[in-house]
Amino acid sequence: MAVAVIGGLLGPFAPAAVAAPVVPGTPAAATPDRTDGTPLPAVWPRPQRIKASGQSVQLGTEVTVLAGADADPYAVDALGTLLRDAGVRTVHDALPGRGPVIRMGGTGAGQALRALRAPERADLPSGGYRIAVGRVADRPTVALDGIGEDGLFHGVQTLRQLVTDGTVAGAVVRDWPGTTVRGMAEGFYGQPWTSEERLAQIGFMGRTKQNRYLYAAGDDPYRQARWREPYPAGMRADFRELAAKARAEHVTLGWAVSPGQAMCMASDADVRALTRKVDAMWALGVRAYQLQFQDVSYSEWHCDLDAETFGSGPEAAARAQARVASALARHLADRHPDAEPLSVMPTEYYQDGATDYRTALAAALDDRVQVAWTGVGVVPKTITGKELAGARATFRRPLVTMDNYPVNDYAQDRIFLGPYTGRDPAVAIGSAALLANAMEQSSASRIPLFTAADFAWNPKGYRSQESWRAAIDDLAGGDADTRAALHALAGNSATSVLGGVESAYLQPLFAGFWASRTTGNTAGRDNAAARLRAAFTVMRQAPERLSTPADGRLEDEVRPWSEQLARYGRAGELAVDLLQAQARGDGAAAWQAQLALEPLRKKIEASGATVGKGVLDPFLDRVREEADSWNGTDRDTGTVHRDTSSYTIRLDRARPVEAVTTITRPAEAPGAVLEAHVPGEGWRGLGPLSAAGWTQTPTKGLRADALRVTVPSARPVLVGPSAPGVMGEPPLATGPAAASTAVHGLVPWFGDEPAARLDLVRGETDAVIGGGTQRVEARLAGGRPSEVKGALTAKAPKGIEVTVPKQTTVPRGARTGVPVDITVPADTPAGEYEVPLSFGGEESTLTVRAFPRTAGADLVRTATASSSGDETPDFPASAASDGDPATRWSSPVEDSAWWQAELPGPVRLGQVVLQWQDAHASRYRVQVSADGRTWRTAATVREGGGGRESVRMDAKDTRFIRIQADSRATQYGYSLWSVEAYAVAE
Ligand SMILES: [Ca+2]
Repeated sequence: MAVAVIGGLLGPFAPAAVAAPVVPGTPAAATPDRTDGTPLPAVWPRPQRIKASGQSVQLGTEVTVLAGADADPYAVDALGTLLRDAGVRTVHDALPGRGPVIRMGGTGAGQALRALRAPERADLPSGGYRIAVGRVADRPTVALDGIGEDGLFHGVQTLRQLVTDGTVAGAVVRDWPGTTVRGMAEGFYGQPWTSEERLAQIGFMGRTKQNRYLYAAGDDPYRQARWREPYPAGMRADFRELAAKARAEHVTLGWAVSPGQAMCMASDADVRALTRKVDAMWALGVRAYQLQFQDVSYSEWHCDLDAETFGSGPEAAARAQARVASALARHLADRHPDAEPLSVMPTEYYQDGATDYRTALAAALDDRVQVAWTGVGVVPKTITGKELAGARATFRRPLVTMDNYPVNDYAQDRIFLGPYTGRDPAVAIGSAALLANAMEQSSASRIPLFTAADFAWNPKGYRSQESWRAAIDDLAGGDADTRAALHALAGNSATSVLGGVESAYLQPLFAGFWASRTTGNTAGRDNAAARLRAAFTVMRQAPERLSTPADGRLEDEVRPWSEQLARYGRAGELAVDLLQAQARGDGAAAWQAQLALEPLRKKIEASGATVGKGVLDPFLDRVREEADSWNGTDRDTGTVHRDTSSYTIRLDRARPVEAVTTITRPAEAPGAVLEAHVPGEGWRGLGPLSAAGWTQTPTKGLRADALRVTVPSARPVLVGPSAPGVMGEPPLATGPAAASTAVHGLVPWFGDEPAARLDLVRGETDAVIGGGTQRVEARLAGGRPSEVKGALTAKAPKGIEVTVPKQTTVPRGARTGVPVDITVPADTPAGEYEVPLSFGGEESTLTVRAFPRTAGADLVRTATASSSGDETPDFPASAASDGDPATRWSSPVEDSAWWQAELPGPVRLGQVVLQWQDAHASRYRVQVSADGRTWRTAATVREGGGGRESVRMDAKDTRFIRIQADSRATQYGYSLWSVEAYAVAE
């Protein structure tokens, strides 16, 4: 009996990058095709067929591995690593052996698979494999077989993920690659990856079943201007090592050369120089080649012979490129018949349709050459199967899709960590190869690249969000804190040209936080604040918690972004603390948080790294607005005057002042004093100011026409921009300016103004007579240094019913929305009704327009549509009346464009419903006519918001309806998905 101790015969203990531990805890996704309730561990890339079946197998410390005679040695090595990581210490390689039996390939595996009722091998393509787990002849057995050179290796990658705590889950798997060639390109401009980074990346590729690595470093001269020269010895050694690693991971090493800037294309000597370089790269282990012409100019040759031979222009360039490519293809076929097909990256690699250049290239290119493209567009948001088919028809060759995601060399403030999206499965299945272009940040690239590999393996089963979470967990490893930090970094770097939602996981926390602040439920508010604050804490701690992934390389790569994330995290914690302190009435603590927040926001602004784009800054801006509102510093209370020793607010008249809020920067205002100017008396001291900088001074009974803070020991300080919330002239450019910067706010709270300001979000509303309830929101903004309680009252005129809440509490500084419900009973005559609303003496009027009820079918569907003009024949007037939500009318860029429907007969028109595209009207009229010549305005919309808009009217004798636009809301024309019209119910 032969016994091998793990670590000996079965190869060395692999580095972590090759065999990442199975992440404990909740799997990132449920695996499909389960037939019972037994949970299977998640497997990535998602297998085509996997289901729970048979009994799971506990590996223990001894197993018997029976490998077929021709079993791939790299797969056997990978199995050895897997077993060692699972706790196996002794491996027997012949029967009877001990422990469970693992059969790898050969007839033994085939019989065991059959016994375990695995699906038939049938037409599994190369790279496919089968696994079955259970008991055979009363012995725990795991059976694997694979198709082609790498099938067994892929099977071991799946088996690794089926092992949890030393137990192989009972499962049967039948799996195969959906894309024959799949992988990545190192093609970015910038610092090429180090040898160490490339080796680690190849290990990652093996684990994720990718099989092509194309070296195309944007800043490598030896594949561009100096392509003739051999690589220096050190780089040659690196290529050799890389090729060996690639073989072990079943990855084909490719090399791209871009000779166009320094080549005489007609010269046989130059073609020989190119084939010599290709031979040299072959000797280093390169097995796939790409010839790149994307940077070639059509008006410039690099030798006279080219001009004589090819002429000039796009077709000449195509013929020249085809000559070189075809010569190289012939050379490869003769000298290296095992080489993968040559691909050419043409000069026109991203355009749509046929062009002179593309047609000429397709005609002249050797049939063996594949053509590379990037989709339609250099970084396309989507790539469709139709676009692929179009490009394939144009080039008449198999296409290598070189997808420019997640590469970020064109947006260096960003790292793109969102999942791969927007590519039709047909693009993967129909491409000769699908390669994703990586970022300079190699380890960080693995998040999007993991998802791209998942998509390429199983395009139809791909679910981007599940894949994305798994990708993050895979890179993070097993530590929960590291995982949380990496989820935060990726979650705030999730958008790109491909789309995505930035900070998606934070947005519900923001929404919950804001909503909790208006409910009056203190426990709910504190709970929402604590949850949001915890998310910010994870962000703050990100830099120190990312030290382990990718052997420490990730930490260095993403430092600018993780540090920016940490600044936002700290700022977010302070922002929550600030508003929470205000909510419990602790202005001093809130001001401390606000003081700490300001310099942090300056640092955030100064950073060149962008995270949480469009989400985190708006959150912090809103916090500042709410804080200013609570402090009252957003209120216009008087005219500000500053000089070196005092900060004064002059009121427009002598007014009763109930309290004064004073906010100073404590370090700059030692000994500051608050005073009020009382008519007939002069300046009167109002008491000391708090050393913490935030003071609220009760002044009941005070009548003043000015207030001031004086800083007696004014000392020179640096002049900065005026403090937020303080209106007035900018600070002095020279000299001491203590009071200018020392005072952040001086806010009198008046006794002679309403307790709360009242306004309506919309001052008018349409309501249907005898219809349902219409809700309008009234807004209250507190005008007191404490919460304001009161009742909103409505004086409903006869015929209109209005319901408002009995009691409303407006917290200090907060805006509160109060619902106002309007109902118009069936017997109310049509017309305009005024509803005066009041709260604490503040009044506002709501106009209710009562319209008759409508009924019946949409009249526009039987109408004839026309317009003042269509943008193109693709967007005709009839597209707004066709009932198809996917078609639209679009006008030229013209303010006064119109759309019109001619009805079969006259109606009493009651309602028009418009569905605008983004290009909508901000102002328009609904006009009606009996004859199409004389028009009258039935309704005017002055603040059109786009989207779906319902407009009511009562227009008798209407045969023609015209949407007469007056003002465009965007730089484009007008565009309507649909128009509907309904008649008044008679
Ligand atoms: Ca339509």
